[in-house]
Amino acid sequence: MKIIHISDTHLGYTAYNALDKDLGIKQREVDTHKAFEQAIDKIIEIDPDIVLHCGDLFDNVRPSNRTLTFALEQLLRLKSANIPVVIIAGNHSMPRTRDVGSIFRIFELFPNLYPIFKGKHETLAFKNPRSGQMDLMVHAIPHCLTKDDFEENLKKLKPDPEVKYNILMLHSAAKGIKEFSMGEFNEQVIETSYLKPEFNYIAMGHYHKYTQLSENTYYSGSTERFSFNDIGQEKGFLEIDLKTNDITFHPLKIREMIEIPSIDAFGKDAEFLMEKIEEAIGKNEIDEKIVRLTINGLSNSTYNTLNFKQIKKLTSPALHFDIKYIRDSEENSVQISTDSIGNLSAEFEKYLAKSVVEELDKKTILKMGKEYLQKAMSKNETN
Ligand SMILES: [Mn+2]
Repeated sequence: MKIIHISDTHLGYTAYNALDKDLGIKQREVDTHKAFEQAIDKIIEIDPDIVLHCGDLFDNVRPSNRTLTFALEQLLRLKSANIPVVIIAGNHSMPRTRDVGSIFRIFELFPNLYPIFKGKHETLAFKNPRSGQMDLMVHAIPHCLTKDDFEENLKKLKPDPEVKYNILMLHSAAKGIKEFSMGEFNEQVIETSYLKPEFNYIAMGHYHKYTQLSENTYYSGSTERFSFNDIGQEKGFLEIDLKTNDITFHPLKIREMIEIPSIDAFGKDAEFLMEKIEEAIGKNEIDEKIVRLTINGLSNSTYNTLNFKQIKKLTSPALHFDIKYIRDSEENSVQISTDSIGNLSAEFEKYLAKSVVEELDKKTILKMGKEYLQKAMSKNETN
């Protein structure tokens, strides 16, 4: 039997200001949808016995009409090809309160779509089209309401020895391996001892980099790059042949994301820096790409005399160009983005300097405030 393991498609993701000229909507939303459509095209070509989607189908709890229609359109293409799809809810799909209800309920209305979203472990048996036997048992745990719930559900996992292939689906970070966390406040974490060898395959979602976690456990990774952490990573999905244990990663063709080598600004003036910036951009092909450049050790006076109009012109061929300006005193490092709200951090620093604060340490407030602002400003980077 052949299965497809896909995850973290984040349909409806938006970021940056660039618009798709024809559709008039955010280009990154279009990109994210195109990546999913490309994956569905390839999956139909591969013609697997089942598709397992390991969570974060949508970027948020309430997908827009456009996103929902698109998702159904694509999933129904799999239905037309007679390929069943199991989808578990990830942390991006879980309403924080029960009254919101889950959009996953809509998938129950379609045969061949099997949504798992009720916060508890479920099992589904599937027929092997060749043998006609119930050869495949899918054990799935969606995102749970609490960590204890998740733990309880993990304890209930029991591979069925009577069934030829037992597969486990999870949406979770992995404990003890810091790298496998997305650093999200509501993420669930699994002890690696639950990754039992009795399962023929364990399909994981949540961590966005394609990774083998143990002998039988894989993260397929996301289908697009949703943050600068993803620079240099290929994105795609996995094909697993349960008979031969062959695992194939199918990469997708997506928009390029690059990092330009950083520029050192210690003790340099604006004129020198402008030359360096122009040179750095000239050396790299940035057309239609997502680009980041860091400038280190910038003094206030140099920052204030930079020719921002010229920088804007130089960076405009990119779809999105992020310049990270890092001030020269490490303690007071301020990160300012070129976006219009980018100066919030500096504004906050000025405001705090003028304010009278009793019984609290200004330095701590400044540090915390900057962190919050940074978080809010990078909110368009999805996990
Ligand atoms: Mn995700």
